[in-house]
Parts: sequence; structure tokens; C-alpha cells
Amino acid sequence: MFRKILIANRGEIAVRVIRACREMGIRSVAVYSEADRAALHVQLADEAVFIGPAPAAESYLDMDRIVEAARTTGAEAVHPGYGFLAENADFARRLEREKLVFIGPNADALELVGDKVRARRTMEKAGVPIIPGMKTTPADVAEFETAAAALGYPVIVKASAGGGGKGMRVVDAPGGLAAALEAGRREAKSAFGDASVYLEKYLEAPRHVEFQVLADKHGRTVHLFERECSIQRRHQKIVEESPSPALDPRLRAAMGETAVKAMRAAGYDNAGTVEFLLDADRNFYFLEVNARLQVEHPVTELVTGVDLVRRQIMIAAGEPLGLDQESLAQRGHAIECRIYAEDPARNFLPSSGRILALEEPTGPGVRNDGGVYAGWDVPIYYDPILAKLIVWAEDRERACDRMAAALSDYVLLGVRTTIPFLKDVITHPAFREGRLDTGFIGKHFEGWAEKPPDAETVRLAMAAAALSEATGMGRSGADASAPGPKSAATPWTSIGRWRMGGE
Ligand code: MV4
Repeated sequence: MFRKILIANRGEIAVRVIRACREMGIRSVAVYSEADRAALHVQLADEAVFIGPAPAAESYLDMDRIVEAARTTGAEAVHPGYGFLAENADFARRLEREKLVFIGPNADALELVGDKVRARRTMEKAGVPIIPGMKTTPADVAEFETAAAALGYPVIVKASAGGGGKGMRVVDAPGGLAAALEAGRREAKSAFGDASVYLEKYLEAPRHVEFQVLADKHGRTVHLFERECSIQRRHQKIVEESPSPALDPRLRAAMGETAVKAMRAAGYDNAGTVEFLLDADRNFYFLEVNARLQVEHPVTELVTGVDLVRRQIMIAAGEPLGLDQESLAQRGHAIECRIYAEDPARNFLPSSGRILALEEPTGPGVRNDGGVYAGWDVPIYYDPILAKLIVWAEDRERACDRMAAALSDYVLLGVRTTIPFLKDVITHPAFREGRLDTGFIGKHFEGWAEKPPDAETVRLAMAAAALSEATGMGRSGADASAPGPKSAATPWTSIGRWRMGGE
């Protein structure tokens, strides 16, 4: 087993990996940018190495700085978390050359699944159902026109190097195809440095159901059941759960077997996810492989009891999985809500600033995966996820009740967050009934506005504002060092910073 691991990430996922290291008796090395000098992951790691300026391209994405940090600290392995370098095959290869272990899949598998068109060909050959569509990326518009006519409109333009929605365009009729191809190519080129696009038949309002897989380096591959991830906004997941309310045991078994087959066909090892779209007739289609630990991994951990980060580390160290499919089961129901520093009333505009108060909910079946603390300034440079709230209960209804109560208990002041929006999602009748598809947010939450705060909430906010002025904790940035409160500190002038309700 490794003695020391470097975590090439920040925020809640860096904290999650550090905790796994600590439990396993492995020393942890954090890396941090200028904006993260005081970040939680830096405080919790055994060692921390400064790697550069705030922009990710000059720090968390800079392979040279990360390799150098691993070298100077004597780390033997690197955990990439999610995002940043997590699915970068060049990074995996670079680490290999440097005799460092990448805690993730082998570089060949990473490369294969990163090329969506190549992955589709591999999956089709392996007998995995793929969405009807093209398996090449021609440059000639005429070839696209022929393919689209054969598929029937609507079709969707996708980037071959893509994933996550970038470069995608839905085309309803032949007249829109040329412009969509042009726009898709441009977006793909700028996002991935590769303009290759292809077409698929467009499925209306499918469900997004993904299967967690673990594969060791000795040929054993198992799945840890599914996560339902249909609650998304602009390709950003908001709420995830396991089990999916859409699956029955037969469909679950069929999809699980298919997920294992897909990963075997890709020559995959370590933790990964096979994404499927599920249509209204309950046909499922391979969408893509996410070659990383995912944000929503905790719901799988809570229903299966398997620590996925620990397993990732063991697999990377060459240990056999020691789990068989028959010994794995789903027990109860888990739901995750992502707490973002975004203002849901202002089109999810990122909200930066100082966290003035933080009280995470607790209680039976409540888990917090957080990356922040009260008094810390949320930087503008990175993904605005602050924390994840995950609950477990015996069944879905009780899990919904538990999540609603936990969200109500959540105190996070100083920046706007998605908490009030999440409360309304969890308590929405369609959500309670499990009527979910990828159009859920658009259908039920277009132009969402927060309910006005009740009197108790207003009293609390005023008291907190008064306390903030008295202690000076509320002042951040340039004026934080100025002596004493400058202006008349009435709760009425500062309540805006504390506001928990709407306008
Ligand atoms: C699709 C689709 C419908 N038909 N492909 C969005 C992210 C990317 N990974 C794939 N995505 C989609 N691909 C076909 N042929 C609809 C989506 C999609 C979606 C997928 C999963 C979760 C949320 C989504 C929201 C909008 C569109």
C-alpha cells in the first residue's frame, strides 16, 4: 500500500480523499493555488504544497507543478478527484513516466472512453445498445444530411471529444442542420481543441440513469447499482439518488450486466461510471463512460456500504477487489443535494464572498461532504460547489422527508446558495412521486423565485447581521483590515448580505 498520496484537487472532493487517506494510514499531500491558501483541504492534509496563481490553468491544471509537488514530497500516487486533470490521458501517461501511480483508470481506457465516437464503436461491437446515430465524424455536410434523413428528425449534434453537453445542438428539421453543425464544430474546437462532431437520434426527455462500476487490475469487474441523475440544469446535476425510482429488479439487472460488459470492452480498471439514457418505453442506451470518481458517489456508498475512495486506492495499489457481484446489494435509499454558491433567484449566478456562518445539519442518516468553513472567502475561480448533503433512510419517502428536514436545518450565510431551491425541488409533488426526467427543472422550475422568509427567519437574519457588525466578521476583502464598523450598523443596512429569502 502507498505511504503517501498527493491529491491534485481542491474543495469537498480533496477533503473526501484526505479523509480516506487518514483512515487508511496514508499520509496526504494537498496542493493549493493563491486563492486557496486558507482552504479547508490545505488545513486537513498532512502536508500542503503551493502550486501557483488562482487561475486553474496555472495551478490545478498545471501538470509540471503537480508532478513537482509529488516529487518534492515523496508521494507515490496521485488522486485527481473529479474535474481538472481527472480524465486527462496525457496526465495519466505523464505520471506513469514519472513512476507515479495515477489513482484512476489506465491511460488507454481513459483515451478510448474520452473519444465518444470510438467508444460508440467499441460498445456496439460488444453488444451494448447505443443510441441510433453515426459512428464516424465526417467533414462533409452532405454525409450528415444523409445520416440525419435516415435517422429521422429531431437529431442531436454532439462533439466526439465532448461529454457533459458542450458542443451539443438539437436539430428539429433539415433546414437547421448546417447551422447546428457549424455552431457545434466551433464550440467543440474551442472547448476540446477538436472540432469533430457526429449525429445521434434525439431522445425527448429521457431519464439519466448511471451505473457505478469497480474493476481491479486482475480482471474482476462488478457494478454497484445505479444512480438516478435526471434532476439537472444546463447539464449540471443538482439532485442524485439511489436506487432509481424508474428501475425494477429485472431492468436493473439487465442494465448492470450491460455496464459491466461495457467496462470490460473498454479494458477499464478502477472506479468509473457507465451513463445510460432511458426512454419512456424503458429502452436503455449507452451514453458515455465517466472515467473518474463522480461528485454523486456518496449515494452509492450509502446504499451499498462500500467506500469507493478506499476501493480506488486499493485497486491502484494493485490489490484484488475481493468483492463479488452476488455479495453486493442495495439497502434503503440515499439522496444527495449539491450545495452551490449560486443565486437560484438570479439564474444561478455564482455568488462569491465570505461565509459568515455555517451549521451543517446532523442526525441519523445525514452525511455532509463539505469543503468550506465559516470565515472562509469563496473564490470566484473554480466550480462553485461548496458542499454536498447526503441522506440515507429505509425507503424513498423517508429519505425525501429526511432531506427536506436537513435542508431546513442547514445554515450557510454570507453567500447565496442553492439550498432554498433544493428545498422546493425535494418537496415538489412530481419529485415525491418519482416522476423525473431530464426536463424536470425546465418544466417545473422555470422562473423560480424563493418564497418570502417567515418572521422567525427574518429575526434570525437580523440578529446575525447585528452580531456580524459587532464582531467585524462580516467585512471581507479590502475593508477587512479597516478599524471598527465604519457606518451605522443597523440590521436594516446589512440584511442584504444575510438575506435568506427573496427580494
Ligand atoms: C442526448 C439527449 C437526447 N438524445 N442524446 C446531455 C449531456 C450529455 N452527456 C448527453 N446529453 C444528452 N444527450 C440524445 N441522443 C439528451 C441529453 C440531455 C441530458 C442527458 C442527461 C442528463 C441531462 C440532460 C439534459 C439535457 C439533455
